[in-house]
Amino acid sequence: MTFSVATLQARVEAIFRRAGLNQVQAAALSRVIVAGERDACTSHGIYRIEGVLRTVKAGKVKADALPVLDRGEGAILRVDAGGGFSNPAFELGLPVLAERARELGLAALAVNDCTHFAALWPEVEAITEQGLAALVMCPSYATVAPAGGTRPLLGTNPLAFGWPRPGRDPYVFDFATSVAARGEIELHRRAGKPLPEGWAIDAEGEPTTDPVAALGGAMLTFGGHKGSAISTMVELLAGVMIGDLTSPEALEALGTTTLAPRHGELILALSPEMFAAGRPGDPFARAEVLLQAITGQGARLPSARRYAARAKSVAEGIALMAAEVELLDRLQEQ
Ligand code: NDP
Ligand code: PYC
Repeated sequence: MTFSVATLQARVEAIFRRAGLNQVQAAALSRVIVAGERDACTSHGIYRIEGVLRTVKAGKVKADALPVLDRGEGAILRVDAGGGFSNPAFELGLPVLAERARELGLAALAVNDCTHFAALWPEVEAITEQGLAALVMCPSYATVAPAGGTRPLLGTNPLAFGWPRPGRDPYVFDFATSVAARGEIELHRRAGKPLPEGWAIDAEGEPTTDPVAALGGAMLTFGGHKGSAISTMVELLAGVMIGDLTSPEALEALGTTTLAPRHGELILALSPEMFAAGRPGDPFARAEVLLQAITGQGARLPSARRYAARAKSVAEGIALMAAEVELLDRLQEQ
């Protein structure tokens, strides 16, 4: 079955409203989940609805939270998500973040006390739509072994970057600093498919391709020690520095990996024009030379697959499998 973006968003929002989320939370969540499904990012699409509902039911997230903005002064502003989800907190902070980055050259938004389950690229894209570059990161909960270690400690700690391209889709990458997002492991488990080698170790620290053993053991960082160091940076900047939980602390507070974790998020917005002022060349034109040299070699840019999926979904509707439609029907009736 296919659904228009608006229809699917209305259905998902209705499920969340029925589960007790207020309008602010339900609307922001349905936007990000349907965007994931629209762009064929299934590990953070409608598959996440049940996780959200479980987290609400367990009382681990405030379904009626209203985020509060502290505009601060200078380059740093803050949104207290009040124990609600990260997405409405980001939406609240975005206009001031963009205004401040245009004024000062760069600005940072710290989101505190939020439950986080989402992909980061929707936030990165929202910043590039303002003509700004973006860097976004957050911890998760301890499910990944540091390189050379054997036990879960780091989170899957996503890192996303965006560069605005006038008249084109922005350059955006967004990935977990583990080899794959945990959502991918869960999707393999549900499909009864083995994992590729090199994704995980079991509880004894031995390499495994069994998703169940991987979920009970530890995931591995991408690029060995390099991914491990970047993941540690995310813990330091988006956990320790903003006065929020690191991944081991988030797991300790939640007590399980079956619910969405609560911690903080760091969002940086940068003005290419202000950084390049007084230097030779237009930064956007120079970026095009670089990006087109990449595609000129036959390589693809990150997000190219996603933009193609989006164009197809917008033109033809978002295609869902029968089991996914049944899930929506069931959740809407609950
Ligand atoms: P992937 O490995 O699927 O993709 C990562 C990025 O690499 C995407 O931007 C993708 O673009 C790009 N890419 C993939 N293949 C190529 C290629 N051949 N050439 C160029 N670029 C390529 O991502 P992950 O599984 O690591 O993460 C998936 C999502 O999970 C992310 O959105 C992340 O934010 C989210 N996540 C969220 C967490 C949280 O705590 N909230 C924790 C961990 C992950 P494209 O999409 O076009 O393929
Ligand atoms: O896919 O790794 C993941 C993840 C963790 C929290 C949200 N997504």
